[in-house]
Amino acid sequence: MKLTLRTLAALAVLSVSSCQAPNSIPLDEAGIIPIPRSVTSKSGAFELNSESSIQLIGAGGDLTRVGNFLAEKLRPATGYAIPVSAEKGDLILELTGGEASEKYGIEITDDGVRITSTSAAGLYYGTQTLIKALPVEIENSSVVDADWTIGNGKIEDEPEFAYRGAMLDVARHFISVEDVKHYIDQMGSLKYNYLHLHLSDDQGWRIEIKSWPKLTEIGGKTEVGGTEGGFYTQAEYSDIVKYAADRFMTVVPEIDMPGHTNAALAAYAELNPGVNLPDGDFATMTEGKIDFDILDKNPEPAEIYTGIEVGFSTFATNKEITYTFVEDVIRELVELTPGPYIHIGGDESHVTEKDDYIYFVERVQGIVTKYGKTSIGWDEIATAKLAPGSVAQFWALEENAKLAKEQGNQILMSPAKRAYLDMQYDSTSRLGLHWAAYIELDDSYNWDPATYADGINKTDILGVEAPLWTETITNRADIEYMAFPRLAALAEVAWSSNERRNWESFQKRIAQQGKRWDINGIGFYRSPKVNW
Ligand code: TNX
Repeated sequence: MKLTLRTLAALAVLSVSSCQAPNSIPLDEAGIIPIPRSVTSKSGAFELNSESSIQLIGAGGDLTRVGNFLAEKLRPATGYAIPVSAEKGDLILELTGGEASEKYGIEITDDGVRITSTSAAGLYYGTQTLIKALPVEIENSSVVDADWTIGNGKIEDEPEFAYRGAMLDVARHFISVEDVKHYIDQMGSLKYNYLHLHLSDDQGWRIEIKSWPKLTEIGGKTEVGGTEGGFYTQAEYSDIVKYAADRFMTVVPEIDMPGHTNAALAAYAELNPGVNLPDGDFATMTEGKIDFDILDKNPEPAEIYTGIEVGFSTFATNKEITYTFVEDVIRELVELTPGPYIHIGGDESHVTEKDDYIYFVERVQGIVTKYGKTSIGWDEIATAKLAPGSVAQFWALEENAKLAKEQGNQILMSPAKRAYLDMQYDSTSRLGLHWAAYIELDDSYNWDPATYADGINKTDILGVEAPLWTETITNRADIEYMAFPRLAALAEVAWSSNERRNWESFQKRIAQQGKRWDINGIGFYRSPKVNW
């Protein structure tokens, strides 16, 4: 045999792997995203086998759900039965005592894997980590031949930020329940815990409100480009909320107001300020303002809008009917919302007078509080007096983030230049906008929420959210192309500490993740910054 470099290399691999389980990847080289707080490798490996089983220690339906989740993830590709019970097993999920937190630990030895946490959510994050520590073939939906090994070692992990979110704009283009669930699955695998749904905008109203049925009848009919729109019935919406909750994820519903309200204004004439806003030259409307003295008692409904301009619509902030409407909507939404937050929008209300805007935002926050929830709004809401606990979502203006901080309120970080998933990667991207920036994968990764905005520090920040606006995005393939791989980069920004993050390490791990997406049929953007 001629000894080429290649055969030498192969022999070297053989000799290394013969002293531990075949082909096991050292734990600290596994492609885990987001990167855990600490990973220590030890020699040897655990091998999943046909006798493997999941042992639950502790009580509760949530624990059983996590056990079943892990089993269902492991069964298809391995073909193993992986029973789940309280009986002795080699994959242990253990709920430990103490104050519930998202922190978890994993210990991997020759004999088994033990995941521990004080909460079922923590155990769920532990299982997500474990899945990423297994060979990528585990993603297959039918049996494949692979060495199901995990290098021995220890992982200690907990998130940097309490709120790790992603937003879907289901208003510009409607997104089906099925596609939302698919997105939730991907978010869950990256340890996101909040899904923000942008449920209304100029182009569409997407949530059934029983007391105002024309919102969806008329306001839900179309979408950007004039194609057929859609909406979630309350039952469908609750199904999404439950699906998310089963993955330890909270849904934040947004009704954007007082601007971005054309769909509602088309459905109900009485919500209009009484001037018919022109369907065309919005630039003049943006700079001009509505003269409320010419308020018409019986305004016409707005025309359905299917373009992509922003900033031309407003509720009549000085009519009582508007607040009756807002209260009805919030009351119905609150009934569908187990989570703490209602998002009230508040961005780009360019045709609402400043004083009227402030009056509106303060009053609407009061309605949210009355129903026991906390408001989130785009950063402009900080120009009003914020209710205690209200959160300002920073997307554009640092001044607004500072105003929120000065009022003692927290900030959710979604800087458009880094966190917007609808921004093009570069000038050749087939989809997306670029008003804020071109955002390549490294741009979405290389920033620190705690130093990004002047004067805004870690303690001022509730978390990080990655919004996907859908003016140019019409289907699942489009969503995937824009969201992946950047959703993974932002997951790491939100979960992992800045000290722990490193672009070169991420480059290697995201290439592994790409293989998983390939197996799952997810058409991600093959950024030239990565050797896929
Ligand atoms: C700005 S971000 C908007 C959205 C658009 C987005 C497009 C924000 C609070 N408002 O209405 O969809 O830009 O990138």
